[in-house]
Formats: sequence, structure tokens, C-alpha cells
Amino acid sequence: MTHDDELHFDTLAIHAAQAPDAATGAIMPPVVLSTTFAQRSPGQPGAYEYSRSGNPTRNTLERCVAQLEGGRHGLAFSSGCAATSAVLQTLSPGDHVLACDDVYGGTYRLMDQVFSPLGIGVDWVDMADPRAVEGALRTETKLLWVETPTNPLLKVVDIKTLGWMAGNHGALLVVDNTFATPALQKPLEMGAHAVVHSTTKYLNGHADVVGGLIVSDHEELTERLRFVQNAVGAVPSPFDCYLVLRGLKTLPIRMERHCASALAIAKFLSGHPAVEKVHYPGLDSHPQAELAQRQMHAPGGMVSFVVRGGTDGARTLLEGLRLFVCAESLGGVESLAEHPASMTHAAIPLEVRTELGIVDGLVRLSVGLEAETDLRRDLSDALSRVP
Ligand code: P1T
Repeated sequence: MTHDDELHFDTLAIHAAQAPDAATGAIMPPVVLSTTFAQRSPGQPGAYEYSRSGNPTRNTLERCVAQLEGGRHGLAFSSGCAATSAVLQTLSPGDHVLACDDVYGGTYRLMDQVFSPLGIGVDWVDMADPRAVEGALRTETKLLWVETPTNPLLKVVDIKTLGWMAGNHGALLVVDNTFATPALQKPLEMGAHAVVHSTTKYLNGHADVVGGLIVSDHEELTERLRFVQNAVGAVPSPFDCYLVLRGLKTLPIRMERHCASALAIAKFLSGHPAVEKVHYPGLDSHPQAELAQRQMHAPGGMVSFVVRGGTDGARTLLEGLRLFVCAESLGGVESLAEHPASMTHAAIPLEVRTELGIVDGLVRLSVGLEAETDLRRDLSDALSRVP
């Protein structure tokens, strides 16, 4: 493929960085399991030396996702948390991170319980309000960490405005693009300095890989991240990289269906008497609906809502679902439902969760690719049990 830059996203998802294998003509990338690579002379490796430092299958995935995000450099990791950790490992004690207040519980835990004690200050701010971000910037702020849409409340953050603020402040803007994927939103084009993914989710899409990835155009940051990737060694296996490459081929078409079904389900939930509130960026009632329309091609496949009756209501609902599986994670072909307060966001202290709106009755859905009519019926049946 010689003119990748001119190709449509849907075509890139299938072909980016994946010309037929020169040696065999194989149209799928070879899974190179070799841990080490022969050197013709001591200390003079060829393109590859040792698979922690670089591996052909991993590099194909890194180049593919970099192209999909519209960036130059991709770096793959063994999990989304490992990718997040690599970004934080580029900081020094005394540096300050300004992070979005509504993030994956594991991201909160990593910043709060691993990096904060090492001297990296972290403040949490509602980034849906850019003025709050402006007010929270400190001289030592080196990094703005954004999730958009956020997990689990699906708030939408203005990437362009924050990219501009970060630039003015001499800080870097990193966007966790896990929920949107590059099929719906390209943060680098809007001024982000790096994009982070849990490839565990939509990029792989089939609930059978745990992985992470970072894409950046920022040469200095990339150099440091490349060093961390090799020095710390949280790299994915070649086979997992192959599976993500395979999943990516259907990303655009999967996201289309995820979004269409999620919108239908969000509308259904909005009119249900057992539902107190629905969070979905595609609803007119969403506080950042207009921004979501401007910033994203479509509002995504995640919906969260507050069911009547707090924890009891949520438990009744989750136990009553037959098609939606009660489980953590998201972005796979099968629909999942979970209870953030006791599952994905249990690591966040109760008072912080309550203040944010991660209340006991909050339920999060990852709307899968099953027939939307079946999914709606499943929700309707389970909701009818909620007193
Ligand atoms: O699970 P892992 O691959 O390490 O990815 C961490 C991560 C990072 N960023 C976002 C936005 C995420 O949602 C996650 C993981 N989230 C879940 C497991 C979950 O159920 O929300």
C-alpha cells in the first residue's frame, strides 16, 4: 500500500501497514514468535534485535493504529493501564498532572495510589468545564489527562480548547480515546499530543485480548515512551497483537452498529419510568450534546443510566438481564452491563464517587452487536422487576 495517506478510514482499518507478506504472499500479517533475532556481527542487529525492544507483529499493530489515529508513532503495551503508566513514567517527582475527574477507576487508582506517593501531584477537575481547567493549572502542571467520553458518566471534554490551553502552558495533552476510538474521534487532529488506548476494548472488539497502545506525533515524548516501553518491558505478546490487528479490520463497521443501537437504547431508557437519568452524548438532553456532535462522528456505544432504588434497584436489574452479561469491560461484540460503584469504579472513595455522580443506582451498558430489538426487550424485562 503506497498511498495510505489518501485512503478512507474504513480502508485503512483493513490495510494500514499490512501489505501482503513479501516472502509468502500471505495477506494476514505473520505472527513472529521469535524472542530474538540473529546479528551478523556482535552489536550490529538488523531491523530487530530482541522482542521486548521490537517485534515485527507488534510493529505492524503499532504502525496500523498510528495511521488510524492520524499520528506518526505507535507504541503497544500489555494493557491499557500499562500504557497509562508509561505516560506517567515520563514525568518526574514534583511534576503535576491535571486529570479529568471522571475516569476509569483503574486510572484513578494508578494516579492516586502509585504515582502520587512517588511525588507526582494529581488534581482532579471537571474538564467538561474548560474554565475549571484554567483555574486548576499550576506552574508545575506538565500533563493534562483527558478521557472523552468519560467513564462511566459519558461527559464530553472539548479537546481543541484543552489542547490550546495545554500548549499555552507548556504542558502536554493526553487523551484516552478508548471509548470513542479513531473511528469516531481523532484527538491528535484536534491538538492532543498523544492518544492512549485500552486495546482490550473496541480496537480488538472481541473480548479476548488485554492490551494498550499510545500514538503520538510529539518526538520528544515518543522517545521517552519508547525508552519506557523497552526499559520497563510491559509489552504485548505477538499473538495478542495479531488478534488486535484482526479485530481492527471491522472497527468502522462495528462502531456504526454500536452507535446506532446505543442511541436507540438510550432513547428507550429515557422514557422508562424505572429510570431516573440517562447519560448518553447522543441525546439532546446531554449537557455537551452540541460539542459531541462537533467533535465526534457519532456518540459511541456506551450508555449509562440511574435506575430507581439505588443499589437494590441496580442489583435487581443486573440479576434480571439475560442477554446483557453482568461483567466489567466494554467494546466487545457481546453486550455487557455493570455496576460502576461496586465494580469498575470501586477503587474510588465513596465520597468522591457520590460527588461525581457515580451513585449507587448507576448502571453502565456496553451495547454490543446483537439485534437491538432483543437488547431492548432484555432491558425492558429486567426493568419491569425493579420495584
Ligand atoms: O483494562 P486495561 O486494558 O488495562 O485498560 C484500562 C482502561 C483505560 N482506559 C479506559 C477508558 C478504560 O475503560 C480502561 C479499562 N476499563 C474497564 C475495564 C472498564 O470496565 O471500564
